[in-house]
Amino acid sequence: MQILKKKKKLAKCGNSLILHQFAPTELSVNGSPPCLKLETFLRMTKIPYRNDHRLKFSKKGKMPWIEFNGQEIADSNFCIQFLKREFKVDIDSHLNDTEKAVAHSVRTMLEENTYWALVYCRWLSAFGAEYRRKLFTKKFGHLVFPLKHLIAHHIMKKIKRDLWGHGMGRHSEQELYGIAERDLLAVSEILGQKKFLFGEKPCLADVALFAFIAASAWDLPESPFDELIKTKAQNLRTHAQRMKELYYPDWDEIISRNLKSS
Ligand SMILES: N[C@@H](CCC(=O)N[C@@H](CS)C(=O)NCC(=O)O)C(=O)O
Repeated sequence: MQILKKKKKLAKCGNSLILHQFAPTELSVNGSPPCLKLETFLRMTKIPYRNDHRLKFSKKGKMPWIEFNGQEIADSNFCIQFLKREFKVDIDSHLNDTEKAVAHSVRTMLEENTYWALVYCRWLSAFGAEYRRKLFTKKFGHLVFPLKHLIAHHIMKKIKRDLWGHGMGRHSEQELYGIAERDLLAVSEILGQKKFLFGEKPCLADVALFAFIAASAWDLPESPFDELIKTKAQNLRTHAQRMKELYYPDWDEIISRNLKSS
């Protein structure tokens, strides 16, 4: 009934909700935590949407963003705030005020702190070299000789500058991964043996956690993130698996469909 209402609302607006985000990778529905978080939120709330993978960045220069009824909303968290208002959905309604505060802190830590260790691992570390080689070949391999190298160089230079500006880029690799490990162990401690961070029902912080694990450990096998969820933080792996089973019964299908089409 609720889904029907949401569909009717979209039809009435004569518009559909478009989610601009990166395409799936070979191992994850998305390699970007904010993109995967926003798509998972849409699936959880059953808001109908359509993906646009054409690498069109938001006015703020980032992914993901949405287009709805002529409006463009950038930043996954602003998108979620907008959708909550527009579709009257709230996946945090079962939390008390203290839980809401902890959930907010967990999500913000993962997105604004731990995230940068993932950026380093994927884009700048020696470990990520093979990942980058494959990605750049796939995306820019068809371009003429100097151009493909120039683009790759430009992307890495920008990421290095971003990391430096944030401050995380000023740490050694060991320090960076140590920071990420402490963050993830803190979340693992909060999760404990529960199904979700605050009990039986997932909230937005669970979505952010799932998105982070899928975009780091699953997308970068044998990375420090993957090692951590296989050893000291195994409950994070079980949690991500649970989220995947709940909201992505088509996980493998999405990945293989994308592989065939690219
Ligand atoms: N706070 C933003 C973060 C978005 C973000 O950092 N997106 C990255 C991909 S994971 C991006 O688009 N980076 C491109 C760039 O910085 O040029 C959100 O939650 O949407």
